[in-house]
Amino acid sequence: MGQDPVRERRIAWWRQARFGLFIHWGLYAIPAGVWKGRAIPGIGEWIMHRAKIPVREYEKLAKRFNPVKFDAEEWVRVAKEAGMKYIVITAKHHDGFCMYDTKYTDYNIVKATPFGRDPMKELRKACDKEGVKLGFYYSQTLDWHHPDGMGNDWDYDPGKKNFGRYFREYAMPQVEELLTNYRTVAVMWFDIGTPTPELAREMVELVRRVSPDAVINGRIGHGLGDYIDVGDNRIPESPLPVDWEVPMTLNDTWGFKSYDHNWKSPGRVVQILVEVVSKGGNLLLNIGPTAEGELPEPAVKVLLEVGKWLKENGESVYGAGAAPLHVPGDAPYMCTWKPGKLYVHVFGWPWDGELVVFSAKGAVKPVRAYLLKDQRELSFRWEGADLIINVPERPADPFDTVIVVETE
Ligand code: JFZ
Repeated sequence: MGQDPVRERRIAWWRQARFGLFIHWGLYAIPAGVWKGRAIPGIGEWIMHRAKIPVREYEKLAKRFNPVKFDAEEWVRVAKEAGMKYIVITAKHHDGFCMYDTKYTDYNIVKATPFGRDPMKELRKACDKEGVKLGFYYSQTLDWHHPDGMGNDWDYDPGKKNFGRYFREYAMPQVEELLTNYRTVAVMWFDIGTPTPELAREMVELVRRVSPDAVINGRIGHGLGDYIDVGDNRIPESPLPVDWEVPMTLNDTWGFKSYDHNWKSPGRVVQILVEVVSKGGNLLLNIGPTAEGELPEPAVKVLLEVGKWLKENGESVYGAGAAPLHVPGDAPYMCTWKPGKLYVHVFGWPWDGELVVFSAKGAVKPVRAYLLKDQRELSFRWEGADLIINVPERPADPFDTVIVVETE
């Protein structure tokens, strides 16, 4: 992706942000992984597909969707306290239910549920108040509710679908609606790709025309996004020379499942975030709220712990990227980088008081080393190509102690 100045200007905040909150919320939070008393395996938001639930049956969930505990400010506050700079929430997922006020179908949260409120309008307000960027996930290709959308072959005959009509007369107008009614949308997050480059290009041109600042993710397909999305929960082996993002679950599902308690620990999340940034990427970490409109308490607990670490060490993450030195896979540290500063993230503390930064020669000309947490000065010396830093007896942080090496 050459240095296109328009794209550079558009994506600059996103590169600086590095850490965002993904929210998968919809009717699938009601069954929460169980259908007719049977636990349905796999990710919760796919229950309609996994259990081949007919549209007529799945639609009935809308009448039961009443998330009275939904508090947009609370959600945005948690994201902000967690150190997350942007939120991407599902405006429409594969099940086709619209979580915003749309005029293109009555199958939406305002018209079809007892709740009757528009959570996207309330999140827009809360994000503006807290200075957090807001983006929308929109399933442009899979729509199991729409007769011409892709993916539902248990209600609809695939051969009779007119996908082009669905895309041009339903999906694109809805995206225009989102971009126009919830200004300024920071990210348009598409998924699974678009069947043809022509249709993908039409959608991109629409977004550029209606909201030129909106960053488009890679899953619009055909290389037309502003950055690439790697596979879910998959961190690349080594740094990528392009802007990239990994969508990550906090447990093993995107949509809420009542029996999925496999939460990552705060220390694990800090390590994942640092690994992603050390390879030049962004982490979009997911929460699946309940049908009552609450963020699962264990998830909030983890995020707030991560936020505490970022309050002290955010300098080594926000706007940082891959360092110009190779870190062996089994090294007890990772490195992030800003011009003039190498951040050494120590996860395995050297009890002999000497941290060895392997083959740092050529990458850094150290002039100073200190602990990021409290600026404590640290002495250092070369041993061949390795930089030896004398460190205190104990780590300064249980998750990750960051040492800053200022370099010429
Ligand atoms: C998709 C969705 O199907 C899923 O429900 C969730 O929204 C997730 C974030 O994205 O799942 C994918 C999409 C792409 C890949 C894997 C799962 N991929 O490219 O490997």
